[in-house]
Amino acid sequence: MSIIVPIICVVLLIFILKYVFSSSGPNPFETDTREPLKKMVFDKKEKNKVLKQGFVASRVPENLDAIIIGSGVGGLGLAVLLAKVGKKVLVLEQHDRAGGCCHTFTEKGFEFDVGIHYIGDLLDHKPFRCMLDQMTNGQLQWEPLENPFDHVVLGPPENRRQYPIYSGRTRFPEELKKCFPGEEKAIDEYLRLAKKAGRGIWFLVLLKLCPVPLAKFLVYTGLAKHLSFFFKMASRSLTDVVNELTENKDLRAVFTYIFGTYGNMPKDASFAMHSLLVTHYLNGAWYPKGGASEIAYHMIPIIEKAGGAVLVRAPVNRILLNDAKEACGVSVMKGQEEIHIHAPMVISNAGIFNTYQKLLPKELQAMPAIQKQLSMMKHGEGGLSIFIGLNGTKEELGLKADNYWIFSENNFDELVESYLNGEREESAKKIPLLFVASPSAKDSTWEERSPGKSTLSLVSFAKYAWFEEWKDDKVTNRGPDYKALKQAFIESILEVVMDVFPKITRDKIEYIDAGTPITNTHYIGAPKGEIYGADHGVARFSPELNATVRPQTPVKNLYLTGQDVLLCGFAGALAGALTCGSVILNRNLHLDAIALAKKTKFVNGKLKGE
Ligand SMILES: Cc1cc2nc3c(=O)[nH]c(=O)nc-3n(C[C@H](O)[C@H](O)[C@H](O)COP(=O)(O)OP(=O)(O)OC[C@H]3O[C@@H](n4cnc5c(N)ncnc54)[C@H](O)[C@@H]3O)c2cc1C
Ligand SMILES: *[C@@H]1O[C@H](CO)[C@@H](O)[C@H](O)[C@H]1NC(C)=O
Ligand SMILES: CC(=O)N[C@H]1CO[C@H](CO)[C@@H](O)[C@@H]1O
Repeated sequence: MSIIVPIICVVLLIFILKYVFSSSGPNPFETDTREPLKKMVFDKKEKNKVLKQGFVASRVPENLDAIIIGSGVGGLGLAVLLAKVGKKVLVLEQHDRAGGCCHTFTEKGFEFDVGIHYIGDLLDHKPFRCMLDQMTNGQLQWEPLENPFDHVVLGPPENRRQYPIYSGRTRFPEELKKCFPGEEKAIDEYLRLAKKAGRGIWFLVLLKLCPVPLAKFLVYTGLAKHLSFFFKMASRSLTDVVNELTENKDLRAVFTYIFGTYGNMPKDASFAMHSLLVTHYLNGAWYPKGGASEIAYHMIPIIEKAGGAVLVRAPVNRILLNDAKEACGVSVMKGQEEIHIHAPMVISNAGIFNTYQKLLPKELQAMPAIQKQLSMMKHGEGGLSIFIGLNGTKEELGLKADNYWIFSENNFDELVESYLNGEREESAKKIPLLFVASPSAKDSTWEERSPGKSTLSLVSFAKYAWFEEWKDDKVTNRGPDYKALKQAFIESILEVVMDVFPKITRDKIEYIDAGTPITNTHYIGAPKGEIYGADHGVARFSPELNATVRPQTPVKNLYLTGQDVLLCGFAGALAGALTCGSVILNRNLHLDAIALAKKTKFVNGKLKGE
């Protein structure tokens, strides 16, 4: 045994390296495609010409190489990668504008983002930043948040404790130690574990990219867990790990607060997933300059330049199959009429549940391979969003480019559990966790776009079942009971906000509304109002699932991209697109992006005369 294990490891390593470095397809990251910065466009009408191109059959390009269902960053990102190697791609979006979770909407003159508050890992020259620069031809700019970028607020109104969270590999632990004297060891150990597990993410990507037999071998021999600290920690819950580190309840809470960015309460959360988020923000946090709509706005022209198109108001109602039961196109509902579009490849960004359960015919849904994947995934928690438009500048309202995570107590597991399992009318009265941020304060172009105004964006969780009874009503008219329930949530949330931000008073509020899980179903196609797609609990990170759910589906020529393939979040969905692109183009695009990052750093270095 003792001699066999190392031998197997070496043989495997050779296989893995061979696979990872074998690249046969064209490389979208071959050359640096950044262009000099153009003047930003603020005019809504101009932007809508790009973001809101309605579906009509005459706008569908001929001889398509691929069709992508859904225009989230997982769909648009993949379309850009394919367009960069000359492929003609059609992206179809059910909503009336492109972007998915990155879309924005305007009410009473206030522009709101839907699903982008802060993104990490965007330091200049880092591979992720380089990749995004390339995917937007250098036109998308990023604004750093304040440091501290997060504030954790714990406890009831009469006893609120605030803990600032700083970015920086040394600053993060240093500042925490100032708040928790005597806990130095726990803080260092927490960070050590998080960094070590976070680094192991490459193994997760590998499991999804390497040939299935090799993946299965790694999983069933237990080598996946053996070789990767990520998988070793993946089966441990966040609560388990953190409770071993310290007895201090507030510190435990501060170690775990960021579970809100993937949506599992600490006892169900995988420490590996948590580590990814902790390390994601360790080098800082950023917000897209000009708001979230800039993301799609700068990606779409690249897709169009290669002959592709991004069309909205294009709900795909089914995937078309040929006689051999291979995907060969999609059907789009235009009023009562089905319009068929054909392409050799169909890629779905609509999430695993929509794709398998709504877009495939019953007989294919019943395939054991598909049933197996569905049985491994769960719907994630529903999201509740509150959008507030305020009269006043950020200075007048005391708003900054940072985020607040507000909890009514420090025992998150019990808090969240009793909230989500409670009666909806009761839960509406005491929302135990709340994310609060001011998107307008994060954006240096805001003052020019909307002088004298500000926005607040609040997020919490909510059960889909609480709102399900209204799901079939018209989105703009769901009746007085629905309105009253929303109002109950709004009122109790406002109480917390006005307490933590004393400069925000009722007379400043010009617009306020709430989006519930069924709102998410309507606008972002989330089947159960999920905020982050499929569930990210411990089960999501079993090596087996990670080897099974991959860009290729059991249906030939049908692929998955976006947050359900790899991980949620903007970076996770984009990494999903990169993983899917790797399969389609038959080369490891993660490595290509890293290689280009190194090259452009060199070029920039030379330009700066370093
Ligand atoms: C309130 C909220 C706050 C968030 N905050 C952050 C944050 O601060 N930082 C961060 O990194 N991440 C955040 N996220 C998560 C992040 O936005 C998502 O994980 C990511 O953008 C998902 O991208 P995606 O492409 O996989 O899916 P989506 O963006 O959901 O795109 C899927 C698209 O498919 C479309 N679609 C579905 N079915 C069909 C069909 N049949 N036909 C045509 N189109 C269809 C949908 O309309 C949608 O546009 C947040 C999410 C939410 C909801
Ligand atoms: C906004 O506030 C200013 C005073 O600060 C006031 O003059 C103005 O009428 C307010 N606008 C609205 C729409 O309430
Ligand atoms: C070998 C392995 O990791 N098996 C796991 C596969 O995933 C399921 C849950 O989805 C776990 O229960 C198994 O332990």
